[in-house]
Amino acid sequence: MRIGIVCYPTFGGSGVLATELGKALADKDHQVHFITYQQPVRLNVFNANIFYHEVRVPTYPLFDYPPYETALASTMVDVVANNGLDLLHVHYAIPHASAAYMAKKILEKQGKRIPVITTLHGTDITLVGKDKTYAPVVTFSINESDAITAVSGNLKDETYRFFAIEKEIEVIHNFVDVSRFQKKPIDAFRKVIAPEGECILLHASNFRSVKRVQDAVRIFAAINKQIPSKMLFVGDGPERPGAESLCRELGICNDLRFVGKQEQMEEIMAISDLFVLPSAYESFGLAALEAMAASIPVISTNAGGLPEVNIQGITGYLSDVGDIAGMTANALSILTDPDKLKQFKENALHQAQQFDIHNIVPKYEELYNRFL
Ligand code: GMT
Repeated sequence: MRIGIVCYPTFGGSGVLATELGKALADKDHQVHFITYQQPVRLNVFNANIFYHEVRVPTYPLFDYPPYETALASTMVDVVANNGLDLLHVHYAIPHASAAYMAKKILEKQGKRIPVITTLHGTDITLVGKDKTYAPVVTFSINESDAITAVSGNLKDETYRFFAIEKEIEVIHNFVDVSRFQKKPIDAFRKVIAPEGECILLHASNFRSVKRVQDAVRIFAAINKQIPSKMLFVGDGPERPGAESLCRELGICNDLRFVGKQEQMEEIMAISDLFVLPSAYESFGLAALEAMAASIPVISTNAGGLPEVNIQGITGYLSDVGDIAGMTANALSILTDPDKLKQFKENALHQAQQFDIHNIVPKYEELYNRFL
């Protein structure tokens, strides 16, 4: 099959998922064409079946806001027509679904029918999409998609709750390549972070307010009072300065490191003992799934689709949003009991295997096949 994938090229979960999907499809001999404004961060391999088409947005003094959506739609038309694509799979509704609709209509005029599949990822529905500035276009373009998928049952329900969707939304959960995260810890690396054998906690996100990064800092401060421990914060974003100030205020800077955006998450995860995700909402929580694939138990909230990924008392614990005391107690109950930690690690890996790339990618292929 010849598949066009439209996504954000950044570290955000939707771009990561879309890129990993494209790579997996290319490994299965499909031809994959990425259409986006920058080389996706996870597109770091050479594969003869993968093509990358950059969307260029020419500027002009009149444009206070360069028309990305128009440039994207035109690029889609060009790539579909010149590479004989069989379908377009767009990740994140805004503005990809409406640009795809425009491309589809232009191609129809040229006598080419191109099916459009839209995958909803989370904030395109729950935060940005439902804003009334965007909602009519989001509703229309989702309804005009030939197929709609959501990355969790929760996101499917939320989409029906917020928008007048007339079509079936299929749930295809996010996936992870478990084998990639089964890395042996590098002892020297672990020693640098935790020289006295302290346990290592980890948080990774885009540091937006929905991630409640300060809760993660407070949880660590409370744990750090009880047991020798270190914590790594991976990623960057608007909440980072506030989180760093809070560390200084709490006097825990020596035990906590902000390491910025990282590509080799599997090396970091290999030395970590516990993943902390105190988000106000997650449609799914791909970062938590990647942690579980690295055999790390997860302390999270019970918001959104997280209970579909993290299983209470088995792979970690789930608490109400903002329940710092509860999340601290749960973390300590795992970290202070070696047998429990070992059992939860095994459980986390077992749960991640349900979402292994080999189980989920065929579901997308089945969906694509319906349109051929
Ligand atoms: O919140 C993020 O990490 C970014 C955002 C995105 O679209 O890039 O993530 C959303 O999509 C991910 C992949 O499907 C999900 O795992 C995240 O839970 C979801 N984020 C939210 O719902 C806040």
